[in-house]
Amino acid sequence: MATTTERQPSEKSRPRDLLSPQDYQEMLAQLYLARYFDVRLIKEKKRGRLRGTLYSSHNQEAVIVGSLFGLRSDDWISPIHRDMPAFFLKDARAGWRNKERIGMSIDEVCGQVWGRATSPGRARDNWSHIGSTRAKIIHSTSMLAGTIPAAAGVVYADRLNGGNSVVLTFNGEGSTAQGVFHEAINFAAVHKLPVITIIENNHWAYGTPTELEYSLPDFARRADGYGIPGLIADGQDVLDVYDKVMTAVEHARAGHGPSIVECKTFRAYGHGDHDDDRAAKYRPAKEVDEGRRRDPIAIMKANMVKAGLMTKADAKKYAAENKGASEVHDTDFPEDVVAYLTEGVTSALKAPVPSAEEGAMWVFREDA
Ligand SMILES: Cc1ncc(C[n+]2csc(CCOP(=O)(O)OP(=O)(O)O)c2C)c(N)n1
Ligand SMILES: [Mg+2]
Repeated sequence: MATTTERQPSEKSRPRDLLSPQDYQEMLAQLYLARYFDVRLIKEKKRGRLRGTLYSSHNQEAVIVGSLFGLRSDDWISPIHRDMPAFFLKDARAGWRNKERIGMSIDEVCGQVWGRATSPGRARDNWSHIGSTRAKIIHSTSMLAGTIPAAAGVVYADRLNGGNSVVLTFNGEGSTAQGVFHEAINFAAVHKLPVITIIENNHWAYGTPTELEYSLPDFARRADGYGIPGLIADGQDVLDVYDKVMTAVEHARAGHGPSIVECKTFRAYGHGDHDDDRAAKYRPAKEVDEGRRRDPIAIMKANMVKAGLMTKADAKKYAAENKGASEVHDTDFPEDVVAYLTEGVTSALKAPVPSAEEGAMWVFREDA
């Protein structure tokens, strides 16, 4: 059986080699978009225009963007609380405002965050507990790792119907200790299902550090127990995430079955914004400083300068990197990023809230 390290893609030919200069620009733009989504919601809440808990993906954007970038529009994803930008970044290469693309629009996602009648969740929850068969997004659940069996079922059905879509499931490293994580991946391995399990290893599961979650440092080693590839990506480097996830996607698409891709990253803030103050006490300041130091936007810019796709002067232009939400301004982001998010926020603020009667609906079967 191949070990975790034998399955890493070769340095000589990497999936990124087929990306165009425009793809690099688009990846960078999507990193800004994911970061600005986070920053903008924090600012909206501070201004008193938004309520509810925010689960920040700040510093983890490369995991979301790099994983989604190479998917086909008919592929499926199952994001969790930490991956809110994934809902509107799915198939974003087809055009952010393209109504035909197979992902959610920024209006739908902002409508969800603001609990509006125009959103999939219709104010029953302000966050990620949504899904869409049209967008091929499996409904996120609160039960950690609970979407992996659902994802396995979706692609099993697709294979039986002659399709060859793959599914990316997003999971925090904490969820790998759940029984259902093992049961579902074992099932996918036995049936060679195209399930790619992304482990976002951000070092913390709420207040529990990784040493108390798993006895080995690399969560990708979980794969050895199922006889499937376990790849490790630098979760701060969008190109490395892309390389590893695409290697797993090609493996799955060719009928060889599931993989695990561990993306090593760091949770910049508390579990949610309700936990920010406590997290500042339970996490050593030195660890937090080090974990935040490698900003995915800065790393992508450095890669682009090295590849001759950006000048050093251009790299300084939108300086959103290495800044917290209170330090960064709209002028630190590209204008089209700010405009896109502003459209979403404006449409949510204008949209109606559901009627009070809805509160009693859809709790029990209406026709029973
Ligand atoms: C089965 C289950 N147990 C506990 C919880 C409560 N809970 C929600 S998120 C979370 C921490 C998750 O940590 P991790 O999987 O590492 O994801 P992260 O939040 O770090 O992205 C916990 C314990 C839950 N939602 N489901
Ligand atoms: Mg975690």
